[in-house]
Amino acid sequence: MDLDAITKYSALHAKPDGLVLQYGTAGFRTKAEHLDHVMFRMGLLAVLRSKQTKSTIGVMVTASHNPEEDNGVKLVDPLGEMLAPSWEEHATCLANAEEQDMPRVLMDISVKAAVNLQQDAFVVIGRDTRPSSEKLSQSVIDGVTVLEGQFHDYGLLTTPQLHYMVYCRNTSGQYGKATIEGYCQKLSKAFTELTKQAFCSGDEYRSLKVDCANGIGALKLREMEHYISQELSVQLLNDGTKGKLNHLCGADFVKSHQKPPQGMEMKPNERCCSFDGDADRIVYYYLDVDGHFHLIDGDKIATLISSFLKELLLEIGESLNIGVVQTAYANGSSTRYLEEVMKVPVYCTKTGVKHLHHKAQEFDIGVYFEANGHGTVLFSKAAEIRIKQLAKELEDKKRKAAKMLENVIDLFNQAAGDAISDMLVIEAILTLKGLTVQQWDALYMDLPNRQLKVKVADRQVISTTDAERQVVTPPGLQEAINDLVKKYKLSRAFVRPSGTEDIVRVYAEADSQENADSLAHAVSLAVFQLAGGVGEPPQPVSCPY
Ligand code: 16G
Ligand code: MG
Repeated sequence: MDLDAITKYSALHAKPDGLVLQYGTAGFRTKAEHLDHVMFRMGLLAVLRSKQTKSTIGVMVTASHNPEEDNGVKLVDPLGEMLAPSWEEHATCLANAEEQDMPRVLMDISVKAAVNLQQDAFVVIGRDTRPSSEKLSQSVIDGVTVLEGQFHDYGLLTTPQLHYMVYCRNTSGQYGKATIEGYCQKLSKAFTELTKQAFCSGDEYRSLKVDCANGIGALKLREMEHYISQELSVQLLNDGTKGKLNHLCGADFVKSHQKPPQGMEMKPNERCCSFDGDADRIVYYYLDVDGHFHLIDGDKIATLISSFLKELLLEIGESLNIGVVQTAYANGSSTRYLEEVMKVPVYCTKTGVKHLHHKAQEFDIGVYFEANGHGTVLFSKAAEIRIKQLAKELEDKKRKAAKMLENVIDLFNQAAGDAISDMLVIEAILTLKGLTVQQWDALYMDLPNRQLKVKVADRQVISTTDAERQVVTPPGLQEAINDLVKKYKLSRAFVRPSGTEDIVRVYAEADSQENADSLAHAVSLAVFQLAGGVGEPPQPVSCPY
């Protein structure tokens, strides 16, 4: 390692004194102007990680659904997964080292992680459409270059596309070609073959309105569009030509405000969906004939997909195990429907894609979705091989079902939840089953729910267990929540410190919206009183939005 060169170049990406940042649930995230040194250092770290794993590592520059002025960075591990936890710690140490200590900290990491510095390194880089992203990704490249790593800069990509590229490169192209063309070809081929199986294929021209959050999803869906235009016509809104990224639009806005994004004109019963700013989240929605807005979130997406998969497995007569993975935010009705009506096992993990992804890997077929629309389906290698074999061996209807499953495997991005891929799967399933958006929505009724935020002096005083469903500290808070929950029917509530904002999140559901609001407020007050609330005590939910 040429420490002199590192010191010299690092000075060009100097860390502001005293700034402390944490590698959180989805990497580093803050105002773009504070991130130059972090980007340079993540370039360095990616080289070490690449040397250590003898694989290609990804670096994605994005702040997802956060405001346009923010930015962020995360590293992608060899199989397209999130960075291993021990390396998250290295990332935090490196990002926070004061300028003069940085080379030493870098050396310490390479010793601790037993990195062979002689090994070659290769890093791939992607970025979203934020105005700050181009310059920041150049800082990543500077870091990679100083440590003499090789790199390929993909330029503009969705986050899941970067995960895909990393996965392809580390499996010698077996998963697919590590190019945008390879990505589009793989997904569109699977989509076309799958939709061909529909009875009424061609009879009804399918169309869909997509709110692209004024982000990268618009550019990348445009690229996909001409590969799929025979089967699906997509109308892109909030495509970035006018509006600001994530401003009054995108999956996060629609999910948290439970209303349509700006710029979306919806006719009754028309199917619409929203991506988030880096296109790794998707939610659907529609207006009914009375003009009421209906949100179809990640839970209902998971339900549609798992019921389809179960039917196909039943058809081919193969007992591969399916598991559905959710978080505490999953609507109680969805969990009940999956367990009691569909009879599929449901598991709950902590919030954050990496936890769900990890759990889903335990099954032959692991379906995971957060209510907010992050998710995908993972197939074990053994399940994939078995299904491909059956698609050759079986006959007639059974063979058709096995072939469909084979297409589904190719259509899901196995490296990460992907709004474009999920959208194509959903559209294919709706076509194959002849389902309208209302019929899909009617699978079950969501329980009314409310999410609130509480400001406290130190959110880390709240610790949780049981996949964030129970509070451990501060003492007395869980008992207080239990007492409050008992007062309402069909009720549930939990609190957890946010992993991305300096606040405590409160979730409550109950038999009516009024009760969910009232329970959420009462729980917020308990948090405020027992966990060191600051500022004004939480007010009752009156006009929430
Ligand atoms: C991040 C996570 C998301 C999670 C959210 C929770 C990834 C790629 N993203 O956006 O999965 O739902 O954080 O935020 O892991 P919170 O901790 O502020 O509630
Ligand atoms: Mg995102």
